[in-house]
Amino acid sequence: MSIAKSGQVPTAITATDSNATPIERPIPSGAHAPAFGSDVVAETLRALDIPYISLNPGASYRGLHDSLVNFLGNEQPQILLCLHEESAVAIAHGYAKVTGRAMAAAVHSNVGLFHATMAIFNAWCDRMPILVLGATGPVDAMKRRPWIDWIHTAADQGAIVRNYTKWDDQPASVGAARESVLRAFWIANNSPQGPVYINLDAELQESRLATPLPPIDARRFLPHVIAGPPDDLVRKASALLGAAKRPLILAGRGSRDLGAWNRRVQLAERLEAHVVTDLKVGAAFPTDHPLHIGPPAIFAPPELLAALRDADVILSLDWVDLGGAFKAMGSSPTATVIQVSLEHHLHNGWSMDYQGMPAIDLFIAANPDETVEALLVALGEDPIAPKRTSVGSRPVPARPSPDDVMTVADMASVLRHVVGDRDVCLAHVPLSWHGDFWEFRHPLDYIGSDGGGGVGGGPGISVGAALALKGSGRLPIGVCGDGDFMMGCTAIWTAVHYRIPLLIVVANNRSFFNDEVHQERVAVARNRPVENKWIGQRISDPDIEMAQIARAQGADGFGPANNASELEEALKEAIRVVENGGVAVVDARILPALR
Ligand SMILES: Cc1ncc(C[n+]2csc(CCOP(=O)(O)OP(=O)(O)O)c2C)c(N)n1
Ligand SMILES: [Mg+2]
Repeated sequence: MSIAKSGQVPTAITATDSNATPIERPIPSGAHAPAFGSDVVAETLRALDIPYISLNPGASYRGLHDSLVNFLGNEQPQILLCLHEESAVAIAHGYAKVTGRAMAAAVHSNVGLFHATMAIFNAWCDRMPILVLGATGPVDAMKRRPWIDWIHTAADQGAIVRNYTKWDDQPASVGAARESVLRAFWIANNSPQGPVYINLDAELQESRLATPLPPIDARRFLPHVIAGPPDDLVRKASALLGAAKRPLILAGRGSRDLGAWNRRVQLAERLEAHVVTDLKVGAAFPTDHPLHIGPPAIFAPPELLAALRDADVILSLDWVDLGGAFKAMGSSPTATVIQVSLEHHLHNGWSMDYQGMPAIDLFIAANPDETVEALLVALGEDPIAPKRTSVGSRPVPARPSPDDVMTVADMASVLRHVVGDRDVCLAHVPLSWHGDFWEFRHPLDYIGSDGGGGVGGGPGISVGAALALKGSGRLPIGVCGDGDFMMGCTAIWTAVHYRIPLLIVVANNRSFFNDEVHQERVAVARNRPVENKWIGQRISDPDIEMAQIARAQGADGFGPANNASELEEALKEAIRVVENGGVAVVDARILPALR
């Protein structure tokens, strides 16, 4: 009896070793040479060494889907089924945050792309590479099925995401589709990185190849782009920094590369420069280093403003909002400002994510990591006369009392205590997270925020990061607000299904609390009752059982943990689950309060 007739669905998912991602293995199709347009697209993805394609299916790309399964055998790239396009893209985003490299995500025609938009925007603002594949058509109206093919065909579908992708294309032939995939991957991965979108005509995918395409060597279409700084600018910058008495380094966007991290430390020590880091982006400098100032923060903290006022030379290594930091000071700094960034290549007239314009005295259009390397060479080995005292480390947050209700700080403190000296990757933190909660000592200790401020990205980004970290020995932890978790929680199913170990801690204040703070501000400004700020914000009555949301998707759910001792117990068990390869969600009930 055929599978279709029996109504049985094969669900076997197999893995060759415990670190491999289990795979839904298709029965062999016998297809060995590309025979259809979409086979060529699929084999190009493989030639680019793209390991995964996260997707939610749709008829617009049924040709490509078939090629992934029956031509490639669902390997390299392997399909990761997602329950929502937003999590398909968020997973690719999280993967890129750890690896620095694009994987693919596929979304159905216009409607799937609509669902994916916020996650694409998040990745765009975060400057993270993703190869988003979509589909439309048939573009030739004579080939369309009645109704459905018409509502799911749009002229210039790329326009939906053009303003927040690096590049998009709708290739008109199979040869052009192959070139498009190569170009897209190359563009996405070159700095400044970002998401790209290719829209594949359904007819092109399903068309039978009349003649095979001439073979190509994909690697030759990915030329290395030198993004290093020009020598004369490095000389000028090193002279300014070498002569500075109170240099300050704003360590902004940097790679997850440990060598680059160590060189940043070397540069700061060589210059005795104070260093500030940013919670919006991944860890860029050890936060417990004697030269690190203040906690990393989302919004410019007082320590940053004081350091900016104090400095005589400021080196910004692609600081996300330099103009905003200067504005928060009240005026441009008196210091000489060196900005190292390639950001301007991405700026367009639609999104204002380019931020305010900073005053700059020396601009180096180059990759910050490569510039640090060049500055170290230019500064040479000679010791620079000691200029400053070190700042010293900050106190470790106190442990909360076991039976009291918890603040977000209490929750973080318990988490930190239970984690102990394990290697951890904080894959996501909520807006209420304070930089004081956690020290970062390695580039993978923290991979930054969602980029675009799009709530709902936390779970998917955490799953993508966990996917990339699988087998590394590092424990991935996504701390999500309850609002964030509920918007993106179906990403959990993908983690469970593909055996991606992950701990999610839900900072469950039963509120879209960040916006309560806004309502409070408005009430105060208008002299209206602050007591009403909770209305239209609280996610209670009924309170959502996050553990049940997890269990319903096959994860282990713990909690609700209402105090520190309950949380400690829940976290211990949850970490045990994750260390045994599982997915665990802990519902930490906290007060709707800032600290
Ligand atoms: C997609 C989206 N919708 C709404 C908002 C506005 N917003 C910003 S923070 C926030 C609250 C998020 O709630 P939660 O994740 O529970 O975090 P909390 O503020 O409670 O710590 C909201 C609704 C947003 N940034 N993105
Ligand atoms: Mg909340």
